[in-house]
Amino acid sequence: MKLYYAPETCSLAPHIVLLELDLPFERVRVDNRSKLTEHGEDFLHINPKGYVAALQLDNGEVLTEGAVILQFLADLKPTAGLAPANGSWQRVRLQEWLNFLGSEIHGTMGPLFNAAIAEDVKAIFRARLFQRFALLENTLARQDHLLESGFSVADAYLFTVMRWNRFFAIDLAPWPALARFMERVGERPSVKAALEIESAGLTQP
Ligand SMILES: N[C@@H](CCC(=O)N[C@@H](CS)C(=O)NCC(=O)O)C(=O)O
Repeated sequence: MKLYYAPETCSLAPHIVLLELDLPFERVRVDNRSKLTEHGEDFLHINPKGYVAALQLDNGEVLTEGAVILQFLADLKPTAGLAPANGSWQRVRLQEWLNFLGSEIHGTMGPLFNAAIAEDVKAIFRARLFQRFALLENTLARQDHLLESGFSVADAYLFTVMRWNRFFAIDLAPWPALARFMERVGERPSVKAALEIESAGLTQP
């Protein structure tokens, strides 16, 4: 398998999960501006959507959309428990979180990255985001992870998107359970390794 990634983007979540699962894979760094891979390939030929993450399977198929990639990976090693079994009610709850993170958190943060969007418009998105943080805070004040059963692929995704707060000068002090979640997940060896590798621009550990 090949993970097409760009440092500090949403591809960090499948990167963490691949390391959690201890699966063999190759990393291919993508320059999101030039749309070239580190090997000089046109990334648009690999993923015409032009964004990371993309996962190329050994049969050549390319899978995109983070929430789907995460579940696909978790299902490769069900014993690791990173996703409840397909068909179970808990799996539906996991999908509910993944969709919430994709649309309400990741999707709402998107405009904050956009230099063409005026600050007063960004303030609307920030307010919306803070309402969503309150929902996350309620859950994480009760339990350590989004699913009661423990660390799952949804936590890898939440950790990934919440790291972007520092780009927007958002301090998590009003959401202490969320802040503790970030510390807790940040201590996982898989998370530390993924961040270290991405920041060093390495292609292999
Ligand atoms: N719907 C996609 C969105 C992926 C996405 O937003 N990727 C960003 C990085 S976090 C990206 O590569 N953007 C570059 C671009 O759109 O040109 C998913 O959920 O995986």
